[in-house]
Amino acid sequence: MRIDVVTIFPAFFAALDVSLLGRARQSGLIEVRIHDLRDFAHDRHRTVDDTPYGGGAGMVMRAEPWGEALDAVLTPGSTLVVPTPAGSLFTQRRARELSARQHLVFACGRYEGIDQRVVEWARRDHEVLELSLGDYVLNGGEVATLAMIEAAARVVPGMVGNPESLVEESHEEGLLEYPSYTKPASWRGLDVPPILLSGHHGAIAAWRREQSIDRTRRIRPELLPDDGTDL
Ligand code: 97T
Repeated sequence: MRIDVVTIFPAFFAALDVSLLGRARQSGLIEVRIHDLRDFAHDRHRTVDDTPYGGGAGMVMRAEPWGEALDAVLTPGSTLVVPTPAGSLFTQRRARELSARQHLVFACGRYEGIDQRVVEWARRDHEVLELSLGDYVLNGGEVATLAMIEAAARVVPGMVGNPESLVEESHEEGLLEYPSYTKPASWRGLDVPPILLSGHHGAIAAWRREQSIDRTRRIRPELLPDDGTDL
């Protein structure tokens, strides 16, 4: 998988050189290139923003540098991802979909966003996804892009040691994860649930599923089917 990121803050993406993703990049499984949007602005001050038509607070990122940057990185078959609080929700399902793409291009907007014509123009020839991490506001698309790259990269086939570790996680089955414990069996007067020490694998699996369902009902009831479907 190849990933291109266009940003005015390339330094954010130093985070990709560590951990899981660092190893995936070294192995050649995932190739990431970071591009500075200002390299595509040609005035003396390398200006990338301007005041909004119609008035209002803040600045809007100009279409021209974005057009040039995207001309340089988009190729036939690229998917353009634009993180924005006005996008559809980025979910584990979306992460899995992105992980199957040959080429992802992330456009990191700052300020009040990017001139909407950039998205309109890109949609003529490419799949374009405007995606939000959730209902809160960030200063720009960089942190959202890091989260989306990590979520997609870790489910690329060949990533993560144990393939079973992926299906049991939170959200892969539409449920929150069951609680986990490790040694010692007793700590500060708190004991690990005895079932987990029983060696009865069937009973443990049933207990974990029940814990997942209980937790989901308590914390994220909107994730459960509300039509009486048995889980
Ligand atoms: O708040 C933002 C500003 C710019 C780009 C993305 C975001 C955002 O993405 N998910 C939540 C907020």
